[in-house]
Amino acid sequence: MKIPKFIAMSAVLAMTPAAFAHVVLAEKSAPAGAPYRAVFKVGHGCGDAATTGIRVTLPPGFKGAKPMPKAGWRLAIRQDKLAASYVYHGKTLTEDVAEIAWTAATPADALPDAQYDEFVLVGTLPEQAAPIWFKVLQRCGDTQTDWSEVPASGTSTQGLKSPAALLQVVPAAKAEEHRH
Ligand SMILES: [Cu+2]
Repeated sequence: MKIPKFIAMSAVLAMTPAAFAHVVLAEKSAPAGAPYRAVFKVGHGCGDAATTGIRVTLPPGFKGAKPMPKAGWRLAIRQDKLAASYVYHGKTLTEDVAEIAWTAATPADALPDAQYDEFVLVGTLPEQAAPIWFKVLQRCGDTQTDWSEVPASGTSTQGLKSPAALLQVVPAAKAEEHRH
């Protein structure tokens, strides 16, 4: 006997309110100006379609981003001109990585809705302690989910259907000011 589709659907809907998956960061707060390892957790596909691509737009002030390669996924890195140049590792930079994308090399490499994976990049956080948002475009073949919604004010993502991934950049702890 088949379970009517609407029952299966309402079971899924009942699970969604409690931040059930989405694309979120594993580490939700980190000190300003410090290196940060951004782990994007991908808990489901677009509806039930398998994930074929993840593209992360880096927030302003996130410096020197580098992706971690993944077997079966092609990497693309897009640089962009900076609104304001900055000195990084002794060099004045006028452009920096603005976008990082992973694309499944073949359909067999795609991430099925029933499986979980993580996409990782590293970089240096802004000097300013403030919430920052990473916009993530999740592609699933012909469909996609654009995790790019940001609240008009504050950091509550309640009521947003596809919020961007939030990171709270907190003041660097006194103890960390002298780390080498
Ligand atoms: Cu979700």
